[in-house]
Amino acid sequence: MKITGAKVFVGGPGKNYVTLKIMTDQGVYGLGDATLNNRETLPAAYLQDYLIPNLIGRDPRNSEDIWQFFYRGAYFRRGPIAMAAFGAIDMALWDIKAKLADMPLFQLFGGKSREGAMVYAHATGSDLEDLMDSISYYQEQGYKAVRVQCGIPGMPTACYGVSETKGDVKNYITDFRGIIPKEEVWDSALYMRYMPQALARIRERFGPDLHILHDVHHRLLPREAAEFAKEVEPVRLFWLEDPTPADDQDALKFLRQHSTVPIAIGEVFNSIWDCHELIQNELIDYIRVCVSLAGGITHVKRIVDLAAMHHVRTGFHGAPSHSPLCMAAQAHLNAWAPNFGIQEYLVLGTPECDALFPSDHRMEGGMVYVSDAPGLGVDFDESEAERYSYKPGSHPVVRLEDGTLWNY
Ligand code: GCO
Ligand code: MG
Repeated sequence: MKITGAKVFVGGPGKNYVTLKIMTDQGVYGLGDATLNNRETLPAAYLQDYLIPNLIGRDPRNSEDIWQFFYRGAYFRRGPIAMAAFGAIDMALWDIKAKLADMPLFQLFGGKSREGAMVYAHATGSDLEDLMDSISYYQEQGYKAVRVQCGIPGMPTACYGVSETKGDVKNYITDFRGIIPKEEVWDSALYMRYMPQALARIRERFGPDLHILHDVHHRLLPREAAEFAKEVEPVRLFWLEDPTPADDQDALKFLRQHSTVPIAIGEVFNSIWDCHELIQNELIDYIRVCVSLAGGITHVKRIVDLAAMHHVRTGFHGAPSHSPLCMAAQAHLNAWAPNFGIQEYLVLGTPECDALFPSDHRMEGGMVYVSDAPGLGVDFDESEAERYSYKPGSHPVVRLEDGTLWNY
């Protein structure tokens, strides 16, 4: 069996999804995702210029050897661009493998460990009352877990994860158009003064059963994060996410010594080498990598297995920019993983998105039910794809009030 060709598509309804299709001489094809939010053309170029020419003629069933060829064979290893590009190939090869076996992908991992996988949504508010409405909205839809972010009184611009419009209680969509980033102003002291009591009020209003998550988005210094984490302990958060910049791993050692708040980190990691020490030293509780940015199913499954040995559970990244293909690959891992924790789930679910990626993965009552169709269980409509093209975007840039550049 041989790979006969591969195509890359960049574009989508409101998002630039990077979609890979690998064709074989037996008519079976596989789909993969290489979406690197706001840098989408880079993994697409890596695929087109280097990986695809080296893929033609290989046996698609040898997904491990192909992964090793591209990883070890590259000399300059890792990084989000390369890992997203391998990730897409790897995902597509697993799709082909499962279609050949006539089985849903989770069967190749070891079958189902659960029927549905719990997900969380993004509740947002320009102020606390607005956020409370947003939480109620998701609770009414059946969600058992929500991430909560709200505006901070006195903060000059809306902060991370917060809707700028009052009354906009639904998803906060990171949809910034244009290559020049917009700038936001951040004040850690205001945040640290306001957010712990806001979280306490949310717990008081919604009672003990709601799973409350909060994302600091890398904004605090290690000592500040430790103080914040200690202060929010009585709220019993499901997790505190990215309290400090993810590249300083010693910060989490310090945090652990001061607080028992569950810590989630890893959405910016792209390799097991970025997180093996955090996992082995049991400094985190949830690992947040995603399949498309961390080298595909082959590599992420290795991370999940290592995490399982150290009581670290999964909480895969699934922001609004994630393709339905990435979310499908994660749905299969979530169905199987003995150490599944939770899944972030914000797939657009618009008619346009469903037309581009037809699938029968099901989301109901705050749970995702994985498809039983052979392979990933998601298709890609190439004629729909012709409606879209690449549109440049950029993440905002954050500064302190005196102009000092800070972490987004
Ligand atoms: C999350 C993330 C996102 C990121 C985004 C960047 O927890 O979902 O922090 O909202 O900001 O994915 O591309
Ligand atoms: Mg996050």
